[in-house]
Amino acid sequence: IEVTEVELLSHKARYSCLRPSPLVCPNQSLVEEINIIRRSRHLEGEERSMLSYSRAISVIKAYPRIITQRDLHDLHELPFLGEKLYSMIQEFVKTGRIAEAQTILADSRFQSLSAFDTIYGIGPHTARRLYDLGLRTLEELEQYYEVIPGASNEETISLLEESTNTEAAVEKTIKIGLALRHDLSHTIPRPEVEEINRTVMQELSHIQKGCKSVIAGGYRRGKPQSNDVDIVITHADWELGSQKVKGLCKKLVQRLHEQGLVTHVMHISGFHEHNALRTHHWDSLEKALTVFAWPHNSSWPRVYRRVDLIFAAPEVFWTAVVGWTGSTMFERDLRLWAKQQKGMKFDSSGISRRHDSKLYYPRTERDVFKVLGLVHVHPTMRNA
Ligand code: DGT
Ligand code: MG
Repeated sequence: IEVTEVELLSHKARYSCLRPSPLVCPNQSLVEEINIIRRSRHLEGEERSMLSYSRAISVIKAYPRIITQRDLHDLHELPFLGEKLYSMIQEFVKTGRIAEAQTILADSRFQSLSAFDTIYGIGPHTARRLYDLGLRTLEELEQYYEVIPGASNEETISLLEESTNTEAAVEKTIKIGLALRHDLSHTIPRPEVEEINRTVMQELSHIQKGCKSVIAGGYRRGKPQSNDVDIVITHADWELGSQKVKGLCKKLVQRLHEQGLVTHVMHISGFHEHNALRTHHWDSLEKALTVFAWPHNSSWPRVYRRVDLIFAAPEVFWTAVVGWTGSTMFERDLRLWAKQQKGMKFDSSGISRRHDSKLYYPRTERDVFKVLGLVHVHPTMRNA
């Protein structure tokens, strides 16, 4: 591993991967107020505007103390806080509210689009299309899609087929999302996340011995409750592991389905994300986005849980773990940093140097940061 010069961490840095950001920050209520406006831009498809709000929120998350009147002049030293954001913060410091956010909250279109957006398979685009059809509530959506709440037929999506993005496939996904919406809206506490991981690895050991996993996603960033479980899996053998994980994803999902654990597969693929390097063995990241019926082997009433299974060869395991730990903004800036400052390409399936496509195989998570010329940021400080 070559070590380049390391940039120091600072809450004033332009890249969020250089700004340690806790799960709950000193200005959390300000963040939540601005987030209402950000969500509205997102739902209305105003992506550029949404990104500026995301960046502003991310900068505030890293600010080390409560913003008061006295701190306002300090804010001019921070990146991504333009005139508009500055006056919003001023308003919040004075009144404890931002009027625009309150207006948005009271808006019935925002309320409908927000509700639609909570359904797995429905994004802002589809939400707006459904709204334009005159639909306003989730109950009306159920009628429109002819879904009986709770009664999801468990073969709605054909298992183990490479996913397509056809209209029919999208509609199937939405139907499942609607049928399971009450279960999937319940967040998952940490002990249950851990138990799901243990069960997955137990089942996997019947197919392939010597595998290991890290629970990534919000869980790894310290969230007490998660919306889904993200498990990154590899084989412990650095030399031979690459061959051993190949094809494991489908085999595992098949087995979990036979055990009655996996009831739906929303998406499954051996994917080729690191496409600058298609000539190399970068088809090594396979993933399945599934629904589990949980708990397993129990007379307790079972609930549905979203579980993502990601398989990586040992050479790219820690890259994949970093790529799936998030937050989304942290990931976005890791990519940008790699590209703009280091002439490198980073994504969850690999790190490479642009000019000669040299590949990097970090052996630890610290090595991932080292390769990118970054100070290691603890997962619980990646909540940018
Ligand atoms: P939550 O909502 O409690 O599950 O919170 P998170 O932060 O775990 O959110 P999640 O599970 O949507 O995503 C976790 C991280 O994984 C996120 O930073 C982005 C990354 N990620 C999610 N989906 C994909 C994907 O399809 N491909 C890749 N490469 N990364 C993904
Ligand atoms: Mg997650």
